[in-house]
Amino acid sequence: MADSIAAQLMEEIVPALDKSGGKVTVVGVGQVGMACAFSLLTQSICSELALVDVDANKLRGEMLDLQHGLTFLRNIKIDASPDFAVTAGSRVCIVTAGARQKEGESRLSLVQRNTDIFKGIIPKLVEYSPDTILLIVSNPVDILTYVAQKLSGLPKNRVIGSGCNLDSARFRFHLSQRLNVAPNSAHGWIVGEHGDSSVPVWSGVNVAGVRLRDLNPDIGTPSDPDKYNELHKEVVNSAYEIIKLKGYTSWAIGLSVASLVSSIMKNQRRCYAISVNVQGHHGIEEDVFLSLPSVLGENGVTHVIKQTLTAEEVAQLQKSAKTLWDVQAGLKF
Ligand code: 6V0
Repeated sequence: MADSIAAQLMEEIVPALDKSGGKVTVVGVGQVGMACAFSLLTQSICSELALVDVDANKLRGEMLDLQHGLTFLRNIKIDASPDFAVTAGSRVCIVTAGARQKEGESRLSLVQRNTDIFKGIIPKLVEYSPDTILLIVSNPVDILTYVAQKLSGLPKNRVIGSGCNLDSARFRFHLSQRLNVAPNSAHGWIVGEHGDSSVPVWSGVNVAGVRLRDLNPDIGTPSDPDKYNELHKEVVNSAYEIIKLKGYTSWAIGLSVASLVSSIMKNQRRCYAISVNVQGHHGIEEDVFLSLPSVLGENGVTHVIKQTLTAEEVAQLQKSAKTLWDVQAGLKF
C-alpha cells in the first residue's frame, strides 16, 4: 500500500518496477560470502543482492548492516532470507556455504560434508533461477563445481568454480613484489586444481610481453639460482598461512569473485583461470572440473584458451584429473 506522505509528495506516472534484471545471490554469509557481497556492492556490479544462509539471525544482522551503508553506495536492493524464494530471478548465484578448512586441514577432506550441504542448496537455486549461472566458491572448489553441475542439471557453460583465479592473483602479487611493478602488470597463470597441486605455467610468465623464461631459461625449476619457484610455493602456502594467522581468508577471494561476476553481468569476456569442465582438453578423459584460462561472458564460459603447456604441465593436469575423479567416485549424492 502506498505511503500517504509519498502519495502527497509524488505524482505516480507509472508504478515503479520492483525488479531490475541485475540480481546476484550469495549463499552463505560467512567470511567469504560477506567479502563477496561487500565487493559486489562497493563496485556496483549488481543492482539487486539476495543473501541466503541457514543461520537466520546472522543473516538478518548482515543484511541490516549492509543496508545501513546504502546511503554511501548506489541504491542497490538488498534482501535476505533462509527461504530460497528470495533468490528468484538471479543472473548469478555464488555459493560460499559450507564448512571451511580448519588449521592444517586440506581442502579435499571437506568434500563429503560440503557435498551434503550442496544437496539442499543447488536444486533450490535452479528452481528459482532456471537461467542462472552458478559460481561455486566452497571448497574443495573443483569437486564441488562438478557436484553442483550434476545436482543442477545445468549445461556445463553455466556452472563454474572460482578455481585458480585466486591462486593466479596471489602469484601475480608475489611476482609483482619481486619485480616492483603493479600486480596487474605482472602476468602469469596458475591452472589445474585449486590449492595444493596447482600448476604454474612458467612458459607464459611475462611483463609487457617480455617472457621471463627468455631472460632466465631455468625460471620456475629447482635449478633456478633466482629461486622463482618459491613464488609458487608461497601461493600454495598462502591459504594455510592466512588461516593460521587470522582464521579464514576473505578479502582477496571476495574481490576475485566480484571480478568474475562483473565479467558475466556486463558480458566483458575477460579471461580467468576458473574451474571449468576439462574433459577433452589437454588429453584429459575424466568428467572433472579444473582451472584453465577461460572466456567469461553473459552466457557463462564460452571458450577455453588452448594454452601452450609443456609435457610436464600436461602430465600434472592429467594427474590432478585422475585424483579428482577418484574422489568423485567415492561421493554419495
Ligand atoms: P564460514 O565463515 O564458516 O561461513 C560459511 C557459512 O555457510 C556460514 O554462515 C554457515 O551458516 C553457512 N551455511 C552452512 N550450511 C549452509 C546451508 N545448508 N545453507 C546455507 N548456508 C549454509 O566459512 P567461510 O566463509 O570462511 O568459507 C566458506 C567456504 O569458502 C569454505 O568452504 C572455504 O573453504 C571456501 N573458500 C574458498 C576459496 C576459494 O578460492 N575457492 C577461498 C576461501 C575460502
